[in-house]
Amino acid sequence: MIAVAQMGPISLNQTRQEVVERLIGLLREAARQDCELVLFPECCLTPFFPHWFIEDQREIDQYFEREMPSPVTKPLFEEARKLKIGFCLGFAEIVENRGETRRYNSSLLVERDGQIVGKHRKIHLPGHVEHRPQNPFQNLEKRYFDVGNLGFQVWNAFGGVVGMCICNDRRWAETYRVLGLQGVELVLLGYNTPMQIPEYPDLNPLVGFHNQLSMQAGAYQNGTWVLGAAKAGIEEGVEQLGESCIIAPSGEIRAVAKTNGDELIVHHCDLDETIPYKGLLNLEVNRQVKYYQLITQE
Ligand code: CDT
Repeated sequence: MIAVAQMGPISLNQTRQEVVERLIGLLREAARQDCELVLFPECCLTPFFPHWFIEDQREIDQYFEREMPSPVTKPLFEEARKLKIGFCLGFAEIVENRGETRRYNSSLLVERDGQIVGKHRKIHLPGHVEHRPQNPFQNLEKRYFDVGNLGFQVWNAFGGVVGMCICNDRRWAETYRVLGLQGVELVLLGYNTPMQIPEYPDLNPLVGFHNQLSMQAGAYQNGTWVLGAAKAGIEEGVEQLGESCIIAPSGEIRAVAKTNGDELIVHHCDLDETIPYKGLLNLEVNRQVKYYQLITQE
């Protein structure tokens, strides 16, 4: 059994410690329902700060984690190990290396024994670099984060082949195909998706549809489970999509969140369900890569 732990908003005055307590509550509920893995959303320790223009770099850096587990996140890791339940956690990561600072939108995969088995750093950063004061909120991921430098990897974990991506990564066919070519059976992703697109308001009614469309297509076209965990609801004035979901390799939605708050959805994701879809596709035999060259040209 796998749980997707949707979260409601995190307010600016909520402490990291309080958020970690919320995560532990969701983890315990998943353990009660016999889950072996819980998926948490993107950047789920703080409000989604790219929605605000912040000039002071020291203030921005307060949203980032310098180590994982840190003293404040350690109780989550310890509780998970005690309950023998793994998790995937999105967080903002700051890395100092030989005098250089890099900031990533990252996620970790932690096995049931507490070992960190994988890390993804978001590749597709949406939004803009410059302040857009005319917009009701910002989308400053291009300003606050560096493009991830770990590629799209898979790991042998939870009895299968597991891959991760983060939010906007899910809108790109290439994400799933690079994972699919490595035999992925379970794609884990979290998202913070506003219900409004300030630059293209005509698309607002389609936000939920495009969320599902991207994940369902990625699942079917690569014969993999795709699980999406939202940070939902109205967070410091920005309304975000819920509809966290579990999608089968057929592309069918097997479970979907009903609320915009903290909510667990649970499903038995049988990895053998990938077999007929991977068999039908047979990527090794049927791809015609000589016709795909445009995809990898800059
Ligand atoms: N966090 C994140 O990547 N959000 C973006 C907003 C894009 S607006 C279409 C997303 O792809 O959901």
